Amino acid sequence: IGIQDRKLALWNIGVAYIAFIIGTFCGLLQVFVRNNSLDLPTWLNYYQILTAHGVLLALIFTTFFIFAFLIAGMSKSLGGFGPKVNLFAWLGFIVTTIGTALATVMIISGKASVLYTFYAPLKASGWYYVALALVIIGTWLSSFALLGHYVAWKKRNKGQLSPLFAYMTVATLILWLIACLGVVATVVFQYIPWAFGWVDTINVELSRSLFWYFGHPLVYFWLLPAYIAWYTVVPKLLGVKVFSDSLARLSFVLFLLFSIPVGFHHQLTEPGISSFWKFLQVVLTFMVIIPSLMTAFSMFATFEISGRKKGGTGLFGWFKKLPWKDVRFTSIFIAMAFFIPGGAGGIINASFQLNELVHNTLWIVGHFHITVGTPVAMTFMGITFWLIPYLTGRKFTKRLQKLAFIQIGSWSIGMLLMSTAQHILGLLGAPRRTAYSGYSGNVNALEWFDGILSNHVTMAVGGTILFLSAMLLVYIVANLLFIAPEAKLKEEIEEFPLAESDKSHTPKFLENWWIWIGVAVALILMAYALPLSHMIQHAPPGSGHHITW
Ligand code: HAS
Repeated sequence: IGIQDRKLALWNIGVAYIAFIIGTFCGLLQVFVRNNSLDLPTWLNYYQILTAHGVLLALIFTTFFIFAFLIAGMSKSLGGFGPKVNLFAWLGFIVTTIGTALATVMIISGKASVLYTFYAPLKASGWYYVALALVIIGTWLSSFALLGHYVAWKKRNKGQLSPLFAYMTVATLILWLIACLGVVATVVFQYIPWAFGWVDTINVELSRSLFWYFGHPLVYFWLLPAYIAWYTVVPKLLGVKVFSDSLARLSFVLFLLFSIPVGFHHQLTEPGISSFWKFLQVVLTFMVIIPSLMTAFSMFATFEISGRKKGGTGLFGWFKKLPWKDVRFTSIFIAMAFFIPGGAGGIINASFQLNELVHNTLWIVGHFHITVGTPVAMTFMGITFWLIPYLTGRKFTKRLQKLAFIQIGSWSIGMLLMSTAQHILGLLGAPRRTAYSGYSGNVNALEWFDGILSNHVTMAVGGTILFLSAMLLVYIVANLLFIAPEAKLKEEIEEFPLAESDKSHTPKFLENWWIWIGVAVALILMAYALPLSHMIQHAPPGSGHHITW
């Protein structure tokens, strides 16, 4: 890919990993506070570091890394960017970075300790919401750049299906743009007027609902780029083709349709929404599980085909033939393995009644550490190991590969310990998001920490291993960016592994985006129009809705 596109991707990776360093450090502090073994200085508040941890890792690290990967992949699969695309993508990067910097300053100065979900009634400085708006606008500019690049390619290649990577990127970006409408509406029309004092109060239920309209598809905005790597990169590492081009595309279409009208499954305990709408969205949530099951099926098929091609026999002989010594693959394989309990936990969360048991407990924290914190993060690690050398022209040396194995191994162990402890503690009743880790000496509450896995130390040991692993990753990244020897010979140059995908049987209508956008909008209206209008009609006096809505 062109030098400009490389630079752009590298800058995105750079910001992603700076956020990663600060975010993981905050995580380390948190496990110790939770276990009552660390007293923060008076100028630093638990909720401040919790906010920084969530925002910098879940929102910022992911977003920049995702754009780095999509930029590199779009340039690779559709050809280098023209000047307009380049301009928009740089503008997008700059605006997102300014928003990130402003948000970080607000959090560090203690004016935005509102957690990464930032919804009312918690209130931050108005500038924090301005910062968030800038982050969103920046990602929109980057999205328009990539979509523009795709449209130009389509014009040059009339009637042809686009390469799988580009198709999946477009689905991810459309999902992102539609999802952002909710958060933009609430930030611009509710939070900013409220935080700057232009209106007296805020319609809390409406703001939370608009947040989760965005918040759930947000998790698929993190997941889908990982799935892009699973579908297009993993088969190449295994030496086979994509298992089924149409299955892969269909799964992304299903995400576009079903990942948005489901936000109420985060609000099942909230009294302001009637059971009917909650139930409807729970049903739709079960629909969005299907494309993940299709992905699991597709991955197993890919593994088996590759393993058998390499001589694996019997029921499971192919398993041994997988390229275990290739850390790019192993990292992603572990990522997938973690998603089996991660996804199962999601199904438990979504099951209306079971949600009563787990909501607002440490279980949920366990859940998202084995969804975004491992399947997504470890896939991004697997990508990092080849993407940076590919972009910088440096070598992923044997020494770095060994370190990478230690890094992914320690991440897996740390996450296994920490997330298992969190799940168990949550089931026992330990709440999430609390600085009162000693529970005021309450004997019953302290019993939560008496188990073999759920004791005082396990979570902290897990968290510490994770932090050390994160620092090792940063060391590897710094090496790949600036220090590792440059590849001189052609065969030393790192490749961008993209598998061949047979499009000959893929139905053309899968790429008719207007159909899918139309169905997605219809489902959103069905799930949201009435309950949201109900919330607006019953807006509390003084919340400004008679002006803005
Ligand atoms: Fe979730 C809460 C439901 C997936 C992230 N989720 C959260 C929160 C986050 C999050 C961050 O219904 C907390 C928000 C907060 O702060 O309040 N989640 C689901 C469901 C799914 C799901 C149904 N979540 C994710 C993903 C995330 C993520 C993905 C991030 C990337 N989640 C919920 C609910 C809540 C929730 C409720 C609210 C709870 C509450 O009360 O607050 C589904 O998408 C999951 C489907 C996935 C599968 C797994 C398929 C398995 C695959 C791997 C195959 C493996 C192979 C390897 C091939 C069915 C694809 C083989 C290896 C061997 C070893 C054999």
